[in-house]
Amino acid sequence: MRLLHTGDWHIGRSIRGRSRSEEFADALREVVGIAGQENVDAVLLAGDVYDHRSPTPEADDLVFEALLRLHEAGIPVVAIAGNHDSPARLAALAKLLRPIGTTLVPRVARPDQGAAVEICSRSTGEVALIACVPFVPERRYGDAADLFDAPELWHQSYAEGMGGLLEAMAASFRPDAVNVLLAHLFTDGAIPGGGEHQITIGIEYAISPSRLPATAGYVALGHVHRPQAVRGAPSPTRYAGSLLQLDFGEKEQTKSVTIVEASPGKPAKVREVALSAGKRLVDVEGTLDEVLAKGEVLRDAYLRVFVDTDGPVPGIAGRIRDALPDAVDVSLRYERTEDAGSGPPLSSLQPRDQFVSYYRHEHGVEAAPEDLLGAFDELSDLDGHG
Ligand SMILES: [Mn+2]
Repeated sequence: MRLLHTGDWHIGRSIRGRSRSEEFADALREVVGIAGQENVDAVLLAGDVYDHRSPTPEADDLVFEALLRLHEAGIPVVAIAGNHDSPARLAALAKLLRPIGTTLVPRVARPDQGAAVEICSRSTGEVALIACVPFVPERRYGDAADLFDAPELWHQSYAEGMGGLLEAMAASFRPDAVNVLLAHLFTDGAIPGGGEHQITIGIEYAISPSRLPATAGYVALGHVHRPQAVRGAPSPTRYAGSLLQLDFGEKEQTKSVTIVEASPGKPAKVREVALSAGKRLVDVEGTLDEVLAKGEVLRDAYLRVFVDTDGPVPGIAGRIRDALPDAVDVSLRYERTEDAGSGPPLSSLQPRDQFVSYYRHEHGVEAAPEDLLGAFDELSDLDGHG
């Protein structure tokens, strides 16, 4: 049977306050189109459906539209919650979406309590068993482990315990089925895309690929935005990656979906199908004349402009933005005097980096404590900057 693996949709994400709804609509149309052309038996959506826990009606409209189009094409969807999604909200939506062929697993559950989803192939009659593991925040890990009457070992560390949890989920796999693990997690060694929250891709969250189930025909992961195969995993394992270049850390990445060909008892064969929707994110550097000339020829791209000057030039950012409407970020580069401190001007930094810089200056230390940065990330996420 054939499956389409996608994830990290992040519907509702903006860039420097600008809506990307049209780009998301294009990307979702592209994904639905590929699912139809490839005649897949199901779409697997590996979490971070939405960018915010309380998405806008516009974001809902985009997601519902895509799910309805897939339903009309007779393609079922299995989706899980990522760290950006509200499990409570997805749980409520799950009831409405079930009748249109979308099975949403919002929270970790035992396989016999709805977390193992069966899909029957229209063409071959084969059955796929999709074991679903939504994102587990560290503070909620104990609750998840308790569902499984977890042995003591599970309580030693997040990564160890999650390994045990994945094993327990894989216990539902059957030799006569196409066995798939669908999970939103960070594996050790994965290369971040750049748009993820740092705090959830830290070492304490890193699960060793060797802990992924060897009995899976395929492991469909979400969380990391750069499409990639996971090395060191016992079965074919991939991050599908995000739909668009979500932040400048993801510039130059070609986004894609993964097509998975699988039969019972065999490792799956996978291939990438590139996505072309959405604007590129491009850095432009040089003198004022140079950046204007370079920006002029870059169509369909959001620009981050670094302009070299001799010192502060009032109004230069405005002039660049007037000439290049897609310049979403403009910063000046010039020699700083001693007392101005080192590094780029505060106003050119993202809020998180501004906070880091402020903390360093105020407390005279090299770095802010990780838990404080975690709290900052959570607040800025709620505020819509995630
Ligand atoms: Mn994500």
